[in-house]
Amino acid sequence: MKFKLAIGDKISSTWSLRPWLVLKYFNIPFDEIKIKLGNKDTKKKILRISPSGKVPCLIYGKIKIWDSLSICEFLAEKFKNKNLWPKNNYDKIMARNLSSEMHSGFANLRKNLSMNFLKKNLKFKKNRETLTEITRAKNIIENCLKRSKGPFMFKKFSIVDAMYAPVIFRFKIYNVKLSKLLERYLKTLLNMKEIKLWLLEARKELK
Ligand SMILES: N[C@@H](CCC(=O)N[C@@H](CS)C(=O)NCC(=O)O)C(=O)O
Repeated sequence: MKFKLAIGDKISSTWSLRPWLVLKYFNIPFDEIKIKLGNKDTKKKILRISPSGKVPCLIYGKIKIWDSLSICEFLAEKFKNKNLWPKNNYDKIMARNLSSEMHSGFANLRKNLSMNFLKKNLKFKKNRETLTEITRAKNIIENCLKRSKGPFMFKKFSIVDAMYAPVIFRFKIYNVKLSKLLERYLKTLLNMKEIKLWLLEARKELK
């Protein structure tokens, strides 16, 4: 049985990118169902697939999973031998912990640094809440990289990198100053063939 993943626009849907990147990186074959966001009939189209009215949504036979982190957890269970979470027990606990923090938090960062993968030099409202969240996200990634010595947050690519990648991309787009370590991590992510493909397909959405 093949997986189907319903996603939104590649230009803007960071929640869609997360499980999409995990599926691609770990070579799990899937069909993509693309739904254009922001149209009059968008909600209707999403609801035909996803009970929450949101994308991403993973379909596997009769099973539907309509949340980015739940999709990643489901895949990690299903493909235990691929180590979608770090293998080491402490690292796994921390990677899950940090992924949950990203998933449930950073509301100001998300709102004020809204995403468009193809833009550059965007400006954002520098209020205290947003700056605090930016510092927290930077510290999380940096501390992981210091501990793992890279290239990824827990050495090998895992779900936690997919959860944090969109934040690093936001920093680039909004010219948030990055340390050398974070610049290197950004480069590592941008050099991934899966990210290159996502950006290529995002550019096609403009046509
Ligand atoms: N907590 C959800 C958030 C999903 C979400 O907000 N998706 C946005 C696209 S990035 C969406 O479906 N927007 C369409 C709408 O609300 O009509 C997840 O982790 O998957």
